[in-house]
Amino acid sequence: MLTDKIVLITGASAGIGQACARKFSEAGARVILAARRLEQLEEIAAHLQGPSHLVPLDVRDQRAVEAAIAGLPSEWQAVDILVNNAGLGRGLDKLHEGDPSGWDEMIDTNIKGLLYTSRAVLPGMVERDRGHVINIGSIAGHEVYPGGNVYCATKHAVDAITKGMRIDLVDTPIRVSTIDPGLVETEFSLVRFHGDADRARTVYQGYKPLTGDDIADTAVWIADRPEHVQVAEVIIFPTAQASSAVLHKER
Ligand code: NDP
Ligand code: 8X3
Repeated sequence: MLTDKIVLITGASAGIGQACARKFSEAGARVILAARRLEQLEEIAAHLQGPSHLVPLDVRDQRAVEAAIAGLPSEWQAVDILVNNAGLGRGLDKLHEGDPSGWDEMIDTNIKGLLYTSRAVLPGMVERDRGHVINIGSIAGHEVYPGGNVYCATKHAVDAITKGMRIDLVDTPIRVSTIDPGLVETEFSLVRFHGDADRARTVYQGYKPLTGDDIADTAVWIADRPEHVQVAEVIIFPTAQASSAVLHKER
């Protein structure tokens, strides 16, 4: 059912977005891959089974987002599925010791980038009377954990924006879903800890974390439901995780 659907994935150069590129492509979709690192996108596209179109893009730049969507080649314009995945965490400091430039990065990417991309893509979906937005939120959008302050705030915002979009689009056939994962082993912690690979590695040690593929499988499943079925929200944890605060690690 996803054959020839056009799927736009932001943050497709790594982690969950990269896995979504592969899984949607395997499901027969045509994928538009957007991220800042074009070389990574080219490498990923070279290994896909089906057609892809690459868009070097910083979702924090509203004009660039508008231009990128308006400038899609005609055969790629009718986006059926938007996966709003681009995002990051920066640091795990107490708020009063935190780095405001990291706050800006998180707010500008996780909230404003998602808004800009949705604003650019949704009018076409409304005009065509079809479409599906899948936002990648987080368990951090439901809970707040120590040092999570601003990252959790951005994911709470994604939760509110998802619910708002669903209300705004209720009189259309367009579906709005969110996937809210717990711990997924990607480049996320490497980015959060500014390239400290040892610290990043410890986040995923002592238990079996989720993979990008686990989340991508879920995104494909959500997108492939019959058109009258709107999966609103999927919270997905590793089996060793029960909440943000409760994680069972083997010693
Ligand atoms: P990764 O760091 O592996 O991937 C993040 C992706 O986002 C990269 O492709 C990166 O590409 C892209 N990105 C970051 N900033 C921008 C930007 N300004 N413009 C365009 N693209 C950008 O992390 P994940 O795959 O784990 O993260 C994907 C999403 O999943 C995020 O929204 C994250 O918050 C969420 N999430 C992650 C969890 C986890 O445990 N890993 C759990 C719950 C949610 P590039 O640098 O090339 O621009
Ligand atoms: C990323 C996972 O647990 O660090 O959203 O918030 S977590």
